[in-house]
Amino acid sequence: MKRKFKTGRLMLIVPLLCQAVNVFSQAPKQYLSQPLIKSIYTADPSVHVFNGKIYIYPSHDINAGIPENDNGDHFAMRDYHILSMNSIDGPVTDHGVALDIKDIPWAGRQLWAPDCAYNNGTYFLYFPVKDKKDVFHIGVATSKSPVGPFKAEPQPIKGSFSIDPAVFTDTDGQSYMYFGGIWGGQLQRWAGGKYNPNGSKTDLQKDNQPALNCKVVKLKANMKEFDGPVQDVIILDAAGKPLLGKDHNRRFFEGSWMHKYNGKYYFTYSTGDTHLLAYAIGDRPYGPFHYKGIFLKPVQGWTTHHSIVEFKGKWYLFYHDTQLSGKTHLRNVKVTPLYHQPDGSIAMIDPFKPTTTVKK
Ligand code: FUB
Repeated sequence: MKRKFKTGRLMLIVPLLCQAVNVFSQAPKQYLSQPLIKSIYTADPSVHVFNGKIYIYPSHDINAGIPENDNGDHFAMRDYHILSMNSIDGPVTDHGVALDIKDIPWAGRQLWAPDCAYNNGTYFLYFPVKDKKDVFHIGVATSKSPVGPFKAEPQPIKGSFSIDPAVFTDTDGQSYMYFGGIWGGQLQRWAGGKYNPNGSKTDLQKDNQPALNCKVVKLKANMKEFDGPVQDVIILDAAGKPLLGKDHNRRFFEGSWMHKYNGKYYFTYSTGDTHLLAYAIGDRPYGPFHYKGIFLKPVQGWTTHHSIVEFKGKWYLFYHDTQLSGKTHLRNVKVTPLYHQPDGSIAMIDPFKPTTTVKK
């Protein structure tokens, strides 16, 4: 038997339902974690534990007054500050300028996301910067201290190009550099093996072909030179096929990182224009890697760039958003715990905590 709703009853129920939906959908979001430092803008945190202490190697964002574009011209950084912490919840120390663009003989503009490695008594700071012809390469600078000051080599690393170096030292002591980034990172312009100044401003523009890959190369023991050929970091889908150019939710964009967990190699990266952090797992540093999923939902801001580090037996994700400024190019670094689940997957992280605050 059909029950009839009386119009009067409907008129009472519908506004109540609308109010309930409004209350929950309009609830303000809370950030999962807070900026680690507020006195300067910082982004792209590459983090390492040296001598039992946490060192953060971030970009130092500044307001250069350059309008935002797909090329990333608004990211016009000029120096690096290194941060350190004795514990994850403890105070953060800013160690001041560790390297200035004016002290890099070959540099033109835009000091982007750096990384650091240690070998045999020396710390090596790796940095991408455009040369005087506006082409990104990767340089290296050295110091006896993890916080610098660092002295840059007179030339970029031979054979280097594009951006976002991430140096991973395996348990056998061999170091590898992962690097590359499309769009403003210029990786697409190197697709033919040498730089094409007239190449695409974004990607390969070939949606049904394999996407551009991140690069990986061994480092020599001196940590200043590539050892052997630069290779592609291939990411395979569940059918064993390389991810395609049109697959913007899964393909590599920039900001790679490598960590080893339970004997497996976890290649993690940003999907850029879809604003996700994704991961793929392999059996060796060169891959191939099998795409597994995303582990960080979009943050506030256009970019997100991360590192994953173990400290005192627990794992952490360092990342950035724009909580302090609300502006794309003025970012702040953050940290949150990261969990590997028993099946080896990484538990999803939401950079916001939903609340059920009633809208007034
Ligand atoms: O900070 C400049 C660039 O923005 C980095 O190199 C990219 O990874 C993105 O975070």
